[in-house]
Amino acid sequence: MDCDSERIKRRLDELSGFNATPGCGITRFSYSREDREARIYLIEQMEAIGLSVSIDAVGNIRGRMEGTDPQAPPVITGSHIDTVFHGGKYDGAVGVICALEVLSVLKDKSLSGKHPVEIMIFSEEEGSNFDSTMAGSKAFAGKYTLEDLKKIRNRDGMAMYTMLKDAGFHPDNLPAEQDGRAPIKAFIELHVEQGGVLDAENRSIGIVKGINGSRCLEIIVKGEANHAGATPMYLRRDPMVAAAMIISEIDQAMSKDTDATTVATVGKIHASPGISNCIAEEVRFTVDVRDIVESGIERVCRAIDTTTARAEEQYGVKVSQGILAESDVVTLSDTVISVLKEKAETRGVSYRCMNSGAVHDAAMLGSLTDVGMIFVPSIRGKSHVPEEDTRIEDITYGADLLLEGICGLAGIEI
Ligand code: HGY
Ligand code: MN
Ligand code: MN
Repeated sequence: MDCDSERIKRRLDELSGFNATPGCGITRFSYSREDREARIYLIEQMEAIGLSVSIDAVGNIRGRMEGTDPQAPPVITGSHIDTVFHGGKYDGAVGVICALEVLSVLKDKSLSGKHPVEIMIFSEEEGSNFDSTMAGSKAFAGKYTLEDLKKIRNRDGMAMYTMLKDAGFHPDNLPAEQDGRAPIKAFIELHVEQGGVLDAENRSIGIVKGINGSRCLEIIVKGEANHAGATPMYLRRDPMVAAAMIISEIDQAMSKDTDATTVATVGKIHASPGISNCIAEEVRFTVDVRDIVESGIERVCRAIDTTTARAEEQYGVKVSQGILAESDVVTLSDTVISVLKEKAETRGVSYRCMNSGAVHDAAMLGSLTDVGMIFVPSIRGKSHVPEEDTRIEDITYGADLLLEGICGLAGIEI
């Protein structure tokens, strides 16, 4: 192995120390105190290996190692450091720490090639602040405008734009940055699988072919608040019961076949006024729909429209919906996939090609350049939970393959 397991483990442990909920998984929302401290730590690590560091309008961090041709487009690798609430130690962090490891090995061995190599750390990938996944890479890739940053808001009504300015970033620079964005040779992201396929097959590496498309809806059901005891059932317009019907019918519309690729999740629900002796006035909930084919997502969204119309009829409520975030299905680059397959076979690493149920910043870069992803196993297929875990040996196999893939694309002889 070229990469240093001990150094990877140490940096992963150090990064996981920037955490708002120690003892209960990792919570590190973008633009929080923990995020700020993690950024300082990672920028120090980048500068210690001689990278020139820059930070863009939404806080995406770039660390650059020059190649022999400074005009050549860079090969970039990276991921995110923000987490969900009570998340795991590896989601995003593995891609960032292994990117740092790869550039540390290149520095240690004084290796370089034609193309510069860069690390990118994207902000707000999880959408924990604004229910909008990949907001940082969407801004970088030009899928979010400055106006979008003023529209997406957190649960307290604060716009991403305001949160960025409060955190000391310069969102007004976004349009100029997007206009001036330079070409990229390729982007490779190393990430934990977050599903259980590799672990079940006892494989160390996944080479990703495609990334699920996604659409996160907010469904708002408005009824009539009233007294829980004095209001007879036949007079009620109860949004909670209507929401329960909609949620149950969404589940009934989903295939439970073991090879089904369409998934739908109601992960967040809120009733107001939210007191036990008052019939709710309004219920809001999210539906996160994903599939590796767009038609699967469309089918579920049509089923949602049908059931919400029925709920209005049956319960006398008013249902509206909005899209909180969406991303297209992304097919990854055959060029990058074949480089990764060739390097994995040369190294005799057991791998399989597969799709990604989770979305990733790599999906947003797919419109700018050739993109590839390397998966390492998630033990028992658990992720977005404190018990998220991956063996350091597998992470190091992933880092070695990432090193080989980057060298292959950047023209570095290793
Ligand atoms: O939602 C996702 O798939 C990613 O973890 N943000
Ligand atoms: Mn992730
Ligand atoms: Mn995640």
